Amino acid sequence: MKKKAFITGIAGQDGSYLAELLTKKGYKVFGIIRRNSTVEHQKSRLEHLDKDVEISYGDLLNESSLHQLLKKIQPNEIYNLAAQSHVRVSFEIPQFTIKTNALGVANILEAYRLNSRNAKFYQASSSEMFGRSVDKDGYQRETTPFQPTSPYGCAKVFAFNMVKHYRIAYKLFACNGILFNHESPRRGSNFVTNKVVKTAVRIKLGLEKKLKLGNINSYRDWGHSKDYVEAMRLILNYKKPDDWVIATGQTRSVKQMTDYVFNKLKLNKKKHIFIDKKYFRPEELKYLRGDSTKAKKYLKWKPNYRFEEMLDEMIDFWMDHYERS
Ligand code: F7E
Repeated sequence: MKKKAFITGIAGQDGSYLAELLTKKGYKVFGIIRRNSTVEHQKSRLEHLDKDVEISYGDLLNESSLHQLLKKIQPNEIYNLAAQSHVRVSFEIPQFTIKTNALGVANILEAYRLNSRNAKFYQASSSEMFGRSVDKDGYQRETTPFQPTSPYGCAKVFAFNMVKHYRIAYKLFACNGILFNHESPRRGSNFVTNKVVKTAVRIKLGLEKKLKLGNINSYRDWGHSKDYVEAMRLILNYKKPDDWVIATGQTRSVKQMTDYVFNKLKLNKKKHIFIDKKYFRPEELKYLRGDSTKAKKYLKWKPNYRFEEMLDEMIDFWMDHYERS
């Protein structure tokens, strides 16, 4: 019989790549999306998977839909990827972020415990939980304490602890993937990599003149979403439930990332880039660099994409997009 996976956040970057990966592996995939007044584009990343993916309306804050769906589907694997995922926005709408990213996780954990406890559960935990905390050697790993610097990070720490608590208290196969930043052409264009690439391509094509950025001196460990959804699957298919850091081990500043894109497109940075206070955060997370030794050793996971290759793919995507439209 086909394995069944249930994915929240299925229409997002990670959800859609994960649905692609799992259907290729022979899974039947189920997912929930929230109702939206503009139905166009909502399922655009999933249209090519139509026959292997079944979508229902649902929400982490609408508990009854979670209970009903899990009871009916009886999935083998549950991937909780739904979230208010934008860190800067979490300062503007902290309560909504906390409801979705913290209470929402408590809701789905209860639905899981009460209706499909034989399933394995994956929680999209985040490097944002580390916040100010860095080990002496300049890395963050599974043992690094959490010191979050945003409402988003605080909510993710709550969710992380709940998953661990459910694993111990109820003996559930519940896991956390502590994923560092991961990007792709499907990344929302209000996240910094895709904002830089999309705007630079528009400048190159004469459609725009300025790129306005916030803190270009923060460092991130950027990988490719396709590599990271593979890690999610490996985490749930390991012999025991656990928590795992997934990262490339390399760090670069926003400035270095922007330099690469502008050089590649032969654009003059001084002419087009402006710093705008609007994009700064009340507290900045300055530095991320993950150590995935544990995932490499036990899950046999490693990233395949190089940083430059990922940015090149994103540049090609936007070039193609504007040349076709
Ligand atoms: O910012 C700086 C900004 O919004 C990266 C989410 O997936 O990864 C992501 O969170 C850095 C920050 O990602 C702009 O201050 C400068 O230092 O692309 P981002 P993020 O906040 O790191 C973690 C792991 C998650 O879990 C989250 O869900 O870039 N930055 N100028 C800017 N950032 C944005 N968005 N826009 C700017 O104009």
